[in-house]
Amino acid sequence: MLDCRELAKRLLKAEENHKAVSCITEKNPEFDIAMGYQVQNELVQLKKDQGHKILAYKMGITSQAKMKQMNINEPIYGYIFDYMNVPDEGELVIEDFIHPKVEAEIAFILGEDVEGPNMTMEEVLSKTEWVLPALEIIDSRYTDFVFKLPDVVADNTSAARVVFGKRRFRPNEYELDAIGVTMFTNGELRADGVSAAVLGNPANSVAVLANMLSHDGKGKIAKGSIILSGGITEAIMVNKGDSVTANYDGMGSVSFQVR
Ligand code: OOG
Ligand code: MG
Repeated sequence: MLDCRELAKRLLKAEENHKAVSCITEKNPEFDIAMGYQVQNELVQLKKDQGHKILAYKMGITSQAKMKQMNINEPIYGYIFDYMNVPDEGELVIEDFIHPKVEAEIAFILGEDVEGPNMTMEEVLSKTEWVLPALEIIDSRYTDFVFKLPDVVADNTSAARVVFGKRRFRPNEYELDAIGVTMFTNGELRADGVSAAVLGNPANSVAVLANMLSHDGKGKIAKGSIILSGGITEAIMVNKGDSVTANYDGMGSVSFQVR
């Protein structure tokens, strides 16, 4: 029998020591997605026990670019914690990570509760108060950033940091499926895409999250919650000294420095 609490402690240590560990499925081929979420639950509890608070939900593997890059084709969810928040134009310290990557996303802030199991994109849009651009920094705790779906679920979907844009927007001001994004490191274009890449419309990703949470007995997404809807483009490796900027059509840019 696998001990989910012990597996969660091992992942937490990997994050705290910035040292990768082998993935769980390597030695335990029976480790499945349901067990992955059990380990994630334990990991979330361990972080709460340390005094950290959940800042946002996150969806992962919601675009073709990400599915192709990670060789996984199913959306997953996890949690962003308060200690992961970096201000726009802020700084990351490379030593705090194992092998960080950055991806451009659209974030939602809900004006009303959103609850599965039958949530739709249209209903999410009507219940969204704000949308804003965000960069997610992911940092798999597994060696070489290689894993199977149950492993990455256990690892809280590689969540590491988030940078929200300074300005927020009303959802009805935008065609939320038509936001073009370009991502640069040190002035060089590294990735680009359009928000429709995220399940046709990033609002759909929020609907899928609500339905997954309902299915898993985790209740509704409460009014005021923040949701990261998933990378629009593939994730780009970040290195010491990098200056990272993403431009979002009509929504300005989000950036950070790596020292
Ligand atoms: C898993 C996390 C994926 C996204 O936006 O697709 C994710 C990973 O790629 O390590 O956050
Ligand atoms: Mg992401």
